[in-house]
Amino acid sequence: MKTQVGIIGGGPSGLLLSQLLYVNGIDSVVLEKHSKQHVLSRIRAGLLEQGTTQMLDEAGVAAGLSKNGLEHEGVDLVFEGRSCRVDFFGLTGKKMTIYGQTEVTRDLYEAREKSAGCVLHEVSDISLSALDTEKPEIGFYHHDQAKSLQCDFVVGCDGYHGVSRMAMPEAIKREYQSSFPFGWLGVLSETPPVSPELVYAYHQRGFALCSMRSTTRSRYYIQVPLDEQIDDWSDDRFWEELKKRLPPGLARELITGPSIEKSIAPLRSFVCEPMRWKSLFLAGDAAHIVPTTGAKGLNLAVSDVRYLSRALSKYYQSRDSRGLDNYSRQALARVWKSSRFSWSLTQLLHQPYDRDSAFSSRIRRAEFEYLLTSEVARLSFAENYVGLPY
Ligand code: RFL
Ligand code: PHB
Repeated sequence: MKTQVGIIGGGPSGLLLSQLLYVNGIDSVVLEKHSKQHVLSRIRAGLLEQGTTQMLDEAGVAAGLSKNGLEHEGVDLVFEGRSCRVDFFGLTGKKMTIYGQTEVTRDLYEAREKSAGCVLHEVSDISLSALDTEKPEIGFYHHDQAKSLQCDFVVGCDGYHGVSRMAMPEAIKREYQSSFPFGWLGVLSETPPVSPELVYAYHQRGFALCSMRSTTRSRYYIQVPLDEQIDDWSDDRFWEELKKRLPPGLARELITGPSIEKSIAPLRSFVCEPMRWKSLFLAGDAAHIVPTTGAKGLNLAVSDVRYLSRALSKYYQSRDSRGLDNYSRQALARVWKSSRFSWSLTQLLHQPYDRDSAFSSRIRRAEFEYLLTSEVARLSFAENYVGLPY
């Protein structure tokens, strides 16, 4: 098989890249390890920056988003019972949209299928060769048959556990990471959201977040220690704990119901530098992970894809490779700024358990009071929350 761009991974990064390349007349093949059904069953992100919705529009996949997305203009930060609303629309002129990653992925699949895009599912044993030449090759198995894909560029969109990053020589690769000693226990339920806007709450018992997927479907999270077992969390126990961490007025209004999905995700930061080596490029979770606080993971994946799709288009239009040469530097600049924001928001809103000291607890309180009393502080929060400019 031959194509211009070989894409490993059919999550949001890989599918969006192949769709944007298609819109620009560039041929690609997507190789995905799992079945389409499996990819679509993953419950993940749900909060899209305006830049992300613009990219989905540019890719011609914004119909569902325009019809069913919920636009938000502000967010509530609650600290030990005191509330600070950040009017991010008033401060920045930008809105955020609630629309699930599952729906984004489904819309992208539909678009790729409509234009007869090549997405191969259930591929295994991917091996990358000749990455240091202009004719790299991807070997893989599809339905037990050995195949090979020749291309001009390979893009690794295969998430943190994928094979692409591993193919980068150790001698040029630098990996930076920092983990938190806690995770988020998330519940999805067919109940109306407790508040029309998102509520991030810091409480002595730990962080809580009230989010949503639609006007009838809620997404709630609570901070839990890393060794917590999901089986120990009945729905009743989850709702009781969530209520304890919310302001009493909000807790009284919470409508509970059976969970549709329940899982624990660890919180950590990870960045791989560079994001390009010769013919190999990395995008999305394959190159970086941010703690979920602030919902930057999916949005960062989209900004990588934006830079890369534009650079590839320029290259194929006029053999101008400056965008490709700049990709790693440009993408990493935004990645590090988003990593900083997600990391510091995580520090502000979570109970560090045994790591806490009276000093760090006072610093957190001071930071919250700064947000409460300074419009400049709220503007800085808002600028990062709605997504830094590309
Ligand atoms: P993905 O979504 O992980 O997709 C990678 C795809 O590559 C496939 N793959 C392979 N294919 C072929 N060969 C191999 N060897 C392969 N290895 C892997 C995988 O099957 C998969 O289909 O990465 P991508 O596309 O870069 O997208 C990134 C986003 O998915 C991610 O940033 C966010 O979902 C992160 N994230 C969240 N972000 C938010 O903004 N808000 C959230 O609330 C939120 N919740 C989450 C999350 C990530 C989670 N994970 C990964 C643990 C909750 C969870 C549980
Ligand atoms: C979500 O709805 O999953 C979500 C929203 C906001 C965040 C993180 C996750 O900061």
